[in-house]
Amino acid sequence: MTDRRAFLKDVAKGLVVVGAGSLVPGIARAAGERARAPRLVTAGLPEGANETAILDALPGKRPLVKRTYRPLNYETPLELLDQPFTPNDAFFVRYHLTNVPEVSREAWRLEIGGDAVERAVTLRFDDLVKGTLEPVELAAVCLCSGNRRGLSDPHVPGVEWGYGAMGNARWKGVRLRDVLARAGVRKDALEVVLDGSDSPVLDTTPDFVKSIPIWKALDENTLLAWEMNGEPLPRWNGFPVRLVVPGWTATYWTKHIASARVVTQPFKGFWMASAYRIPKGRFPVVDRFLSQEAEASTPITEMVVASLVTNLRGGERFEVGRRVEVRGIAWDGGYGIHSVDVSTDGGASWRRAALGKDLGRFSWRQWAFAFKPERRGVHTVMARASNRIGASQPFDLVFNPAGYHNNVVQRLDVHVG
Ligand SMILES: Nc1nc2c(c(=O)[nH]1)N[C@H]1C(S)=C(S)[C@@H](COP(=O)(O)O)O[C@H]1N2
Ligand SMILES: [Mo]
Repeated sequence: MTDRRAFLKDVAKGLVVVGAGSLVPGIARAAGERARAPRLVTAGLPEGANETAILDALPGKRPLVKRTYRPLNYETPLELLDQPFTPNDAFFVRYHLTNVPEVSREAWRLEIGGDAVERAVTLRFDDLVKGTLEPVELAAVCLCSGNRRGLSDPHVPGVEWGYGAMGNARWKGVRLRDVLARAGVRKDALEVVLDGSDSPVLDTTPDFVKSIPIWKALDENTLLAWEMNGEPLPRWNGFPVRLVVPGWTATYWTKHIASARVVTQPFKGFWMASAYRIPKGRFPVVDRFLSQEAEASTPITEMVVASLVTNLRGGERFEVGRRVEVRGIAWDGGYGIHSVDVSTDGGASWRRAALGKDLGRFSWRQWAFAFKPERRGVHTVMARASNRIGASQPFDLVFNPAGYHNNVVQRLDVHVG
């Protein structure tokens, strides 16, 4: 079914609200840019999901699926995930706070401090880019911990993301560890506390401050990046500089980074102590964030293995005997994808998909599979990825109250007639 037909059907069912797309003060559209009339879509969520969304363009972005406007939460439409890298102007946007100031490269400063450095230092943009620090470029998936939360059953509160709170990009920057070395990291360093220049408007909202364990901060792949896919970072994706923590969910990828404090004690802020935590022992994760572990919960760390069908949403119609292609992407927390198996009969039988080019262990990997349906009726398409350490996707959702790590195998019904 086309989006438009699905939309009209949902209007008939009373599922969509027409007339949104308001401009909120504080976000001026770029000069000369015409505000596009918002379009309403069902965003590929399963039929019956009481989910609505609006396609709307932020300055510098093409129309994305708007989930919330204050703060800005926009996801990438499914069809734009059907390629090796996600274009910058299609990359999802996620904020916790409503106030996103514009920081120029000239005005940008990064303050390195904390009780576990020898000396506090302040870096400018040119110190990163034109200094003696070695530049590094790598491909990595940026995935919101809560991606697919809107598909959680039972329903959980939070931004009701569909499949598109994720993207894959080539990130260029310098190693965080090389920058921290300028300040001299002491032996008793435990965590690095990261803060961006966005801030809460109301005093009751806690500032978005995160920490990572010192070993992850010193990992050779953890970068302070200023380029994405060969271009400056878009404003809404962290301009001028953001942290890139390959393998870990994007909550740690601090945008518009302003300070990094190396500390000897666990950081107790709200976004560590109360949010972005998963029940202990429920997910097959390897990386532990020991200084932040509690009795029953622990911070989310690396991404769990997952896949996404990128050329079908379910509901398509095909002819008997005609070749059908199923395409998608698969990724994990940095071990690399081993294989993707596809079923077209609801899980009764499985065959291996062909894997696309390996773009690096932190990148997603494209895959493709073709079949010729021989009987009429509903065919249930499923894809299941496995990584190189033997983890694969669950058939039943690993439910948790915040809806994180939703990597349950998709089931897409297509009609053959
Ligand atoms: N400064 C700042 N950085 C941030 C956040 C934020 O709210 N403020 N959100 C984090 C979360 S939870 C996600 S999912 C990613 C999203 O990155 P993107 O907006 O570039 O897609 O940014 C991370 N970095
Ligand atoms: Mo996120």
